[in-house]
Amino acid sequence: MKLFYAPGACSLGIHVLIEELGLPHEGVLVNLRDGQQFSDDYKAINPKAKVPAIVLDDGTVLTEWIAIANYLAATNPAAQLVPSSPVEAARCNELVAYINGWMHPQGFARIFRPERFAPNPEDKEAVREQGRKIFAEGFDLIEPVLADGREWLLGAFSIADAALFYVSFWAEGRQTIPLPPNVSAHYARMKARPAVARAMEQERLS
Ligand SMILES: N[C@@H](CCC(=O)N[C@@H](CS)C(=O)NCC(=O)O)C(=O)O
Repeated sequence: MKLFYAPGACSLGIHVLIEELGLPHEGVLVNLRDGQQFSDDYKAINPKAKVPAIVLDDGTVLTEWIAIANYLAATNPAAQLVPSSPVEAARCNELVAYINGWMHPQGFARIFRPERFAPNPEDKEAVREQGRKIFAEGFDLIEPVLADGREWLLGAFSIADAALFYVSFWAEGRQTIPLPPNVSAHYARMKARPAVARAMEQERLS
């Protein structure tokens, strides 16, 4: 399998899942700062010009964080990366969708790429502030899910933890906003997992 990633991007969460599963893979770095995602070569793989993308050994290309994470869980059922009960599986994807479909594109993207939301350069700081608010509200909403010393979002480690990890990395690792205590403890717990340490080392992150 090939994983197309950018260091510290949302692809880090997929990298963590691949490491958790111990799947042989080749990481292919897409330099987002240089705009490599818009190159013809990369758009031939993912016309949406985003990471992550994975290419399976038979050439099948999969894109979109939620789709890739669910594919990895479904093809490695013993690891139970998505709970087997339908309600718990829905709860898992409820969290993933909120993190990947709201906090990331509406919150963090405003902080990181304000120009995409504000054609007028004078509005950039207001957009960033809006993003910080959306991002912080998201973490506050997740905070009680980890109450009473709950280690992982669904009780056992799941794809939702990998999703929370990549946005926590953006918040605490890149110091965009402080994390509430339970989420911060979850971030520390994630960093202590050997698979996470391996993914971070491969992406040269600390
Ligand atoms: N909906 C996509 C979004 C992926 C996404 O936004 N990836 C970012 C990195 S975190 C990216 O590739 N950005 C490049 C760009 O927007 O130019 C997914 O969940 O996989």
